[in-house]
Amino acid sequence: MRFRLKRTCKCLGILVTCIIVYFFVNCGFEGCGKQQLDPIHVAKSHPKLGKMINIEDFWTPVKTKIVPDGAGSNGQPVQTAPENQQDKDRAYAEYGFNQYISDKISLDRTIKDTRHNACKKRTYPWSLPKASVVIVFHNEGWSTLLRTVHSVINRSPPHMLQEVVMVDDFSNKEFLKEKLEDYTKKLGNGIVKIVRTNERVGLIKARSIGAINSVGEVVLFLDAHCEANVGWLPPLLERIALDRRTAVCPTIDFIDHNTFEYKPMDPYIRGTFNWRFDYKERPVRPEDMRKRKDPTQEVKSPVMAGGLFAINREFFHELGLYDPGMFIWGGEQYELSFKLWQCGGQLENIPCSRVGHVYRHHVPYSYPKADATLINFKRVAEVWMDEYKEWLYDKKPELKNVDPGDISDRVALRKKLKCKSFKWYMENVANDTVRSIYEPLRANGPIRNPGTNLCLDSLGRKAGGEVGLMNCHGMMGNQAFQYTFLDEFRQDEACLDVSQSHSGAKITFYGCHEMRGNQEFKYTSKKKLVHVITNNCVTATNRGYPVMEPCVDKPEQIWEITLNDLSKITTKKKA
Ligand SMILES: [Mn+2]
Repeated sequence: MRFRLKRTCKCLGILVTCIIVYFFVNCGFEGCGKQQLDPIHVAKSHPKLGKMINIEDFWTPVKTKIVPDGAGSNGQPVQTAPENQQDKDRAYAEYGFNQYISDKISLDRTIKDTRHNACKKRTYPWSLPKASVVIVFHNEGWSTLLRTVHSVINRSPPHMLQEVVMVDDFSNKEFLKEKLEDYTKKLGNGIVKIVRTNERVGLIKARSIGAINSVGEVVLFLDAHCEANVGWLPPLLERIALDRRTAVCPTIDFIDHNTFEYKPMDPYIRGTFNWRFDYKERPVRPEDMRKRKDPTQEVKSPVMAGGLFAINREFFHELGLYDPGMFIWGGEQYELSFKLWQCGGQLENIPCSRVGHVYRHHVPYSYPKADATLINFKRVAEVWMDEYKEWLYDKKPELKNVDPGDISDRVALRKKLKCKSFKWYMENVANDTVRSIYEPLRANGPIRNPGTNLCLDSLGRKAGGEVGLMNCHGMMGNQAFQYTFLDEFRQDEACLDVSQSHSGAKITFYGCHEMRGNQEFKYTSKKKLVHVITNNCVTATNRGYPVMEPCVDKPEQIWEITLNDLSKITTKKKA
């Protein structure tokens, strides 16, 4: 009897283990709730696109390679030894990231498969349009540039890869000349093509040159310091095959500029902007998350992040490529994103397509034209934004006097394509993503304690720093705070933030999250600044910084702020 009980227990144990193993294999840490794949996503055939196979069954060259073990394999971080500090410093100065470490890592290294488990179970059409992958570079380091090319060739089904078009924007590094040509000839059965400009044209023009020199049905742009991840290509091409007016962005994973560690990023985000044209990302709204059919489904996005996207080549030409009147870099993602949406296309982020990108520490070279970005912004505003351009000029007054140059052909293009208004874009595409600064400011100026003549002062500190208290100088600058419609006080992207409720708590700067919470302040009729969730008041001290204390009647809690007359501005909102 006892023996039998023991056996039953043993069997039960095995069964439970099996269930647990099954759960983790199939559901991973995201849980099983969201695993329901749309039946079309696991079908063996698509009504429009024909035969479908599982994403893991597409043949890619990397499958025949022995997985290289070594520095940085599986996307692990590689540390710089103390004795190599000088090499590292030199690399940063030359390339803006730790090229010294990159050189130690295999061009064929393995990286973490960062996709949601559901992505690995999906089927994709066998036959998809071929892509020309365009990579623009200027004095890029050898290993980062070539690791981009290797990863594309290694992880793409060959029958979907038309070519890799490398556009050299007038580099002067010797190894990027003959050596690069000889090397790339041997890659991927000669599908790498190098196009060189005769003068420095900048990223925007160089990308258009790449598209002009491509022959694939799709052009797919990558930065020159990327790593394409497993199964990255079919999910992008499928969306374009279904609708040639859809442009798609892969989910951009994060490669650390110091250690080259590969880290996953949230795939359920939408790109957007504020009225200073800073690019912003916002999560998919919870109510939209709940409506989603399955975790592999695309996310509609108002604005692309920048350099990584795919588009039907002919459609890109119809849209006039990038505005040829734009210079160098900056604003091009707005031009293309607005144009896409307003002129009958759409833009999507694709959760199942992952590409790592090295975010530079700094840009290591200078551009010959310092005001390029301002000119580009002005062109976008004048061509595409209608009356909403005033919002941009309000928040970025330096744009007002910029000469955009001749925009007549762009205006004609917009007319020819019968593009929709920016109002339509704001209401139907960007709607909830452009928030506080869309509204007029409650105030923009100093926050002054009249008893002491001390003003809140950022002391030039950004997010993470403490807020100071200095003699009022009346020069705006570090003492100018924008009091927004969301009741936050900001300087650019940093907001006053109180995270502790005890008396004497300090005020810090924190990246504005526009969710109120720790960043919400009410300015009362008694001139007090009340932090809403702690109900404490901003209080002046003689210690060089303000503190939060329970609100009482005392001069240290009186603040003078010049509020805007909003009755005048709110009418403008209806424009
Ligand atoms: Mn980049």
